[in-house]
Amino acid sequence: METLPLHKVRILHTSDTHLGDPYGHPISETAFEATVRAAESFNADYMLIAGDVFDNARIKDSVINSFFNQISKLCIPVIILPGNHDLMDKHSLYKRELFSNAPSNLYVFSNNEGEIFSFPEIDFWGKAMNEHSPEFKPVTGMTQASNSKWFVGMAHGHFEEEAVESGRSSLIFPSDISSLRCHYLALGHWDVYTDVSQGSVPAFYSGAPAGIFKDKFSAITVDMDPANGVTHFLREFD
Ligand SMILES: [Mn+2]
Repeated sequence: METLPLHKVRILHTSDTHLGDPYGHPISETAFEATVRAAESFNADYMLIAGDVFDNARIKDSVINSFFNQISKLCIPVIILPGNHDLMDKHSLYKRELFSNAPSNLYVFSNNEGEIFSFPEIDFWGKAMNEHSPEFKPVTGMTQASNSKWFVGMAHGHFEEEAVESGRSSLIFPSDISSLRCHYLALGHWDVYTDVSQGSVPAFYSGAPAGIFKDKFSAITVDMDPANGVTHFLREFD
């Protein structure tokens, strides 16, 4: 990408919040509330949750309602990508009637082949997972950026250093990433912050909000700047 878009944009990137699992993820609600506050205090223009937003398809409606409450506290778009814990399949939790009353700033990727959410200065691409299997390729089919806008990909899957068929599900290989034409790839599936950038493509797992800092929560902020290009920071917060 030769010329950078004209507008400055800041994104807050998180993933693997696992809401609705009081036993496995006992502080998930607290961590998510802190992350919503962080999106505001870091002045993010967009918030991304790269999969496993909810822990399983059997969560109570009340979990979704309190998620909606949090989202409606923000006046920025919140873009979420279904992962292997919250699949976009026939029985998806995202197909509950409840979602017809979702906050107007919530965007959920629902297409299993990939789709774009388009905003004035930036486009987001994501492919909603329908089956966590070796056949599911999280970034394959990503479209191209338009020259005048930032372009961010979102994907939920397992990064595999060696491009060999290991039989694992939802794999992302280094060559899958390096061949992308996006300014940033927001990844989810790993609980720990990890840099898997390839070639000229910045690609990061944000890790879960309650991931690495023992007494603190964390998320990534990504600055997309016409002068300085793309810079990311791992942020910690209470
Ligand atoms: Mn996952």
